[in-house]
Amino acid sequence: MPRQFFVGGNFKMNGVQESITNIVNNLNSAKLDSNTEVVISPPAVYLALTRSLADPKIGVAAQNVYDKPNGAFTGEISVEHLRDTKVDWAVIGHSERRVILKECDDFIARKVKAAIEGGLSVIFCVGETLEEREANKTIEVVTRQLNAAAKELSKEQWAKVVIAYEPVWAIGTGKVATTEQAQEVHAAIRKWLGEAISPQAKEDVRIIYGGSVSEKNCRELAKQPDVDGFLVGGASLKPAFVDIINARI
Ligand code: G2H
Repeated sequence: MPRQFFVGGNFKMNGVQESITNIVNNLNSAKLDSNTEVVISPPAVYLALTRSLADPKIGVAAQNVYDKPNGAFTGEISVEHLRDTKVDWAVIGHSERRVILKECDDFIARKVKAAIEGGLSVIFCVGETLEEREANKTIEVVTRQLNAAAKELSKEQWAKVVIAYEPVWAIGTGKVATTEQAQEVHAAIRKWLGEAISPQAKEDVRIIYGGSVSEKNCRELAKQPDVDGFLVGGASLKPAFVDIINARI
């Protein structure tokens, strides 16, 4: 079966009740490609609002989750909180958390495990910095980030993962990776899935691209054989998000 195209909208720390309501209402009334899975990720305080407003076909993701089930962890959000709020997805390992919040590979991998064991699906982000790309370390870095998760997950649990390749130098900078650059890394990730996980995972796990995706560049990227969709930041807050969701039609 072909992999279903997947488009995530990562609102990051943007939006308030009124604007998020408008974004969700706009998505609800738009004609969206029925072959594309859509998941939107508002700030945590608006998860319940978003879930209550969004068409049931649209998934909702938290932008983070903690690796412990409950307890004295001030400010953190548990998998149980998300399930209780009818949130089915979590974005984990976004570079803004890796770089700004200093989250390391092992911590991120533990969060991926906790999320999946608690019943969530995960958008697992990987990607290299500009410095790492210029030192020809892209594949090494991405493989290291993937291997950390592979240590925690069973082969079967990869069915609950969407891998988002997000080169850090392309995030929010307007500097999108070329289609060749994206395809090259996506193909390497797919090869890794086959070698480190299973032939099934190589076939089935979706690998999406993130980093300055817009309505202008999405169609070309979507044509690449190993690009199974997008994780969209800035453009997910705009009406043009609908064009990105419909990149394949
Ligand atoms: C990458 C992306 C969404 P943007 O972070 O995760 O954001 O599209 O704004 O570069």
